[in-house]
Amino acid sequence: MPEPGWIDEIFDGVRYGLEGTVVAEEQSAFQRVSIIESKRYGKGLLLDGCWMTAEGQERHYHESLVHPALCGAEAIDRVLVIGGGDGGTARECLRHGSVQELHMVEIDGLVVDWSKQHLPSLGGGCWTDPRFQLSVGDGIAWAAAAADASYNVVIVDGSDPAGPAEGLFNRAFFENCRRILKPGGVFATQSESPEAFRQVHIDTVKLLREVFGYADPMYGWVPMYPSGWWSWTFAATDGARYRQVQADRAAAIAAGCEIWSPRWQRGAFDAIPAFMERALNQ
Ligand code: PUT
Repeated sequence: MPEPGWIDEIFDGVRYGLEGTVVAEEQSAFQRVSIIESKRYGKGLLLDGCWMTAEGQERHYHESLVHPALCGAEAIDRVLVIGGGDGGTARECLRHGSVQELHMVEIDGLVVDWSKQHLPSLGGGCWTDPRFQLSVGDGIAWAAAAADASYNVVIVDGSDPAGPAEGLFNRAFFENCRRILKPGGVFATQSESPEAFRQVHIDTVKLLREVFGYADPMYGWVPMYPSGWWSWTFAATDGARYRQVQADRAAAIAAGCEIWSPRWQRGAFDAIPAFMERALNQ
């Protein structure tokens, strides 16, 4: 039995750690997958030594990624999630009763298997929801092969831009995501830390603005991630519809949210530091 100790993500001269124990670790075909039991946030997941999620501290990330898109798109019948193998993003999407079909394409089957086994609260009931279809495969290839205008919402829940997630931040991928969105659709992606991964964040927002026409970052926090300060970026082709919350959809989910509310969302889009606003407008 491994001894408890500090489990750290080390990035660019800084370390971000939790006290705990590694309970399972394996090199999959794509990355090193680690399941930990932490003192503060319970069971958690790292990929290639980078924090992904933990049962006691995941609502910030998943609610922020999902609800601006699902409350802003014109319709939400068909949703595509690329990545998201822990199940948290699918769980939040399926809380919206108007979602008819949710396709999730996750590259690493071990992430799905271990999330079901070790982190059951992440996916909750998503794994057996009749609207949910899982494909273990390459989300970039899926987006390239999907028909034009086939999804109302496309959500990218990937890891950091290295290893299997590198291609989730480039123009060719974003252009396919725009192509497969139906009119009135919304695209959403995690867009890294504006502190720890500042240039990646700026480049991602600017590229999304070029590709979609409209894109805005929303800022919040994920305490276990590098710097704790995180961002999600939403994009659309027909205006900043992701900033407008459809009241009926919000009312149906708000009571079950820990972080997200229409008020929180307004503040999070507006909470753009002056230096970042300047950088994004350059
Ligand atoms: N989906 C996890 C986002 C990346 C965290 N470093």
